[in-house]
Amino acid sequence: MVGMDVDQNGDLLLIIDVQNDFCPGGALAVADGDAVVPVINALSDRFAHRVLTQDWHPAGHSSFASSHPGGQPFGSVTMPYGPQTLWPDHCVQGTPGADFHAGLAATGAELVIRKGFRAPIDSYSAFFENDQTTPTGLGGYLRERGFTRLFLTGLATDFCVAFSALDARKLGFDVVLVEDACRAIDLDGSLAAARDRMAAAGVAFAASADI
Ligand code: VGL
Ligand code: ZN
Repeated sequence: MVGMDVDQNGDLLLIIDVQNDFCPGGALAVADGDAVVPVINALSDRFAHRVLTQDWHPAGHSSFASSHPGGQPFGSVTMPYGPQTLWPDHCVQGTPGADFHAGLAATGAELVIRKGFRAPIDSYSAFFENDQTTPTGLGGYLRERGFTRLFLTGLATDFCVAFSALDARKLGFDVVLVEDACRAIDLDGSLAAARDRMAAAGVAFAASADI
């Protein structure tokens, strides 16, 4: 995809979870996670509208391996809403790990949507929690603001970015995944699986240089 024009009214840059715990040295570090920061900063100037998400868990959150007897990070448990991957404790509300990466130039963002704040339910997607029914409110906000196309960036490609992209498609938004503005966790082939699901759902893939 080459030379996409940004519509300053209908297009929005959605910046997912660019937080210290997902960057090198963080509790759930994504390989090369901080490499998205300069890419997103450059892209940010091209958009009139930007929204950030922030993974925002209470201590003892049910997605933490440490909350389950014998639970192992990157293992899995069955929650009432289905299978849930267990993670190291990360993005605990009010801790430095939950802060945005210090290099992220996000002052102009119009909304920070926090997710994963309910102890019994995780939320990868910026739109619906992992029960796939509890809304975060972002869909209504974006619709009411008149945005029709969302450019997705951030961490991690195969979890929060992919779940957000799929839900955005379900809600009727056009979605462009900016590939070099994302990095993946890639657990057991999760990146390839996420790409396939996104492609099948009509997500477009682009490079930041083409925007
Ligand atoms: C994420 C795992 C757990 C993400 C958040 O931002 O992709 N992944 N919490
Ligand atoms: Zn999380």
